[in-house]
Amino acid sequence: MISNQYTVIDFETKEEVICAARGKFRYMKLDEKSSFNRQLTMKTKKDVKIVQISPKVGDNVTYDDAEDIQVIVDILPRKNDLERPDVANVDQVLLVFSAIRPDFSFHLLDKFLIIMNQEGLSPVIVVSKIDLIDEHALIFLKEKLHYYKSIGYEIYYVNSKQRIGIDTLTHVFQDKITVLAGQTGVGKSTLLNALMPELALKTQEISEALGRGKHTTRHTELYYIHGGYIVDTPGFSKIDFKIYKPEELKNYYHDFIKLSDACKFKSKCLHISEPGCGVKEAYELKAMLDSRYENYLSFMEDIKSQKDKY
Ligand SMILES: Nc1nc2c(ncn2[C@@H]2O[C@H](COP(=O)(O)OP(=O)(O)O)[C@@H](O)[C@H]2O)c(=O)[nH]1
Ligand SMILES: [Mg+2]
Repeated sequence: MISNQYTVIDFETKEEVICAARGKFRYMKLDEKSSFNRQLTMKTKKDVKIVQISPKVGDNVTYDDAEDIQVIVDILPRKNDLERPDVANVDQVLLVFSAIRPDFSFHLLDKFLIIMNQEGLSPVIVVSKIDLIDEHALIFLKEKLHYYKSIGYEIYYVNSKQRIGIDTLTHVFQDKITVLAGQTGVGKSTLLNALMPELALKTQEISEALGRGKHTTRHTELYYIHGGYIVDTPGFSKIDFKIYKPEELKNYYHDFIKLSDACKFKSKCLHISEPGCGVKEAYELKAMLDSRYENYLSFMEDIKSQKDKY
């Protein structure tokens, strides 16, 4: 996207078409839960059901090629709308964690998963640097992560430096728009290089060698990758979820929702001190990963103390 010039991929021919966009677009059908809608205040929500937007990376559009110049005529409703990176309609996020350097953090994993649920994004978990951790520690980490597999998350283990495990990952990109996310230094750029060596994206090592630190972010772009698209700039490195009501937190835990069938208070149960709680029982019986429940309690405390401040 350059000023008023957009590269559109034709859905049928898969060809690139350069289009212009005239002015702003009316955008209706705002999803109640869309991140865009959440930015609007209650007042504007009532007053303005129609907002004006411009096309952005990831948008599905219709274009008119009747004239000698192609023009975008409509933007289809966005299923989600991220700001950083500035992309619409993201299908999934590759959550990259290193096994070590920096240490794997279950606290950060649980936090990311909450945010993914809030934003309507499907996570794929990638553990990098498996070559740097000792064999027993890796087995131990995999055993713990098995809990996440059991509740439906996909997990891949890679050594991006030697391109080990990369081939097991390539199928996840098919027909999807993917964003990479994870702390600085976990190996996002190295993984992207391993996945698409033809692009030879600069890892930190290269930019450090040039004495410039991390490369600065320009406009966002999509790259074709194994049958889908990937966003060139990563998102969600420093993050916090936006939950203000303690009773909301449990709704972002797929596993807790299932277990709450067994709760005496069903969906009203906060899984803290209520009698007959299915979640707490699973924790006590070791049917749930300890840290999963303990992190939940700690997020709960964070939300409560944040609430006390106002
Ligand atoms: N041994 C090993 N080093 C890795 C791996 N992935 C990344 N690294 C190194 O970890 C450092 C940070 O990687 P980088 O891709 O820049 O992380 P980013 O900040 O997430 O983009 C670099 O020195 C990489 O060479 C891996 O799987 N194995
Ligand atoms: Mg990087």
